Amino acid sequence: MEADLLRRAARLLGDARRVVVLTGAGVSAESGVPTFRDALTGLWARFDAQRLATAEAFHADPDLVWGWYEWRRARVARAEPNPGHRAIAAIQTRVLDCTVITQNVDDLHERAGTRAPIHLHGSLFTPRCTAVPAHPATFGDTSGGPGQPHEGSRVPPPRCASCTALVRPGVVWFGEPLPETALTAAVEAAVACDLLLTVGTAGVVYPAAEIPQVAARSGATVIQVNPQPTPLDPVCAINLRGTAAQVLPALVAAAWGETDES
Ligand code: BV8
Repeated sequence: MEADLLRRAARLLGDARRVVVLTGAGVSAESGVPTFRDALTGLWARFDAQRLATAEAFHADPDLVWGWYEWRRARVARAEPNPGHRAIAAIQTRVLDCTVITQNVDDLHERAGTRAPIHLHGSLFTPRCTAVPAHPATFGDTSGGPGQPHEGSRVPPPRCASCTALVRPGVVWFGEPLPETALTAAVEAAVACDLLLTVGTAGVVYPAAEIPQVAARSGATVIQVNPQPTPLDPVCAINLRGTAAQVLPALVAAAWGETDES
């Protein structure tokens, strides 16, 4: 990645008063959490994530889908935030008005110290029952913990303690609306910001992929960090071709001097 591009991006970031950081699965890749693009492995190798991450798949085979999410939750529990997550938390300490918006369902931003990230697609850690309105639910004793076999297994979802309906993952599936409060807060932050940094997203899932475009249309500078080109390239003033754990600490150091990045 060109040093001059990094310097230009760092100056823009250092001068920005209102910053939004939008992240996708790529920011967790260097923590060992597979992205949606990465082929599924083990029990799910023959499935397409986009077909498995649906209410239809869950109702057709609750044990298969709940087992997948419990396997992913166990992987996240074993993972650590990477220098990319920590650099994003560092940006939030240096820019008074900084909103982090994530498409990810892991808790690595929180564990890196990011305050109140907006989860557009929910979280692996907030199961709820399938009744409407949903009751909050617990994981019960399903084997989402370290005991699960490495390649994962089918796991029967728990039943809601309040109404005995099936418990489901607290994520937004394809075909489901995003949480209104999260989406509204994300769009408002994108409209108001001077600079939006989009990191590790393929920019193909809507309406999340609209957020950088809303920022650009509202006059913000958009900077992208991704080792690959994405459909977001054209709205970005600068495209930093590199990984989150490599580029973000360098970007923060160039903008504000050495970080406390260990
Ligand atoms: C909705 C939670 C309406 C679950 C997720 C046509 C047909 C059918 C549907 C649609 C259609 N067109 C549009 C739609 C809508 C659909 C959609 O966008 N489909 C796409 C595929 C075309 N969207 C929806 O269904 C949304 N809901 O529209 O509802 C509605 C309204 C009212 C009433 C009813 C309905 C819901 C979308 C949310 C789905 N849930 N996640 C779970 O996690 O299991 S999406 C899931 O996939 C992730 O959250 C994420 O958002 C997405 C994957 O995208 P990325 O995060 O970008 O990750 P990806 O793996 O794709 O890419 C990784 C990137 O990182 C790559 O670019 C790679 O180069 C880069 N990278 C890799 N390593 C690194 C790196 N970058 C930096 N550093 C590295 N080390």
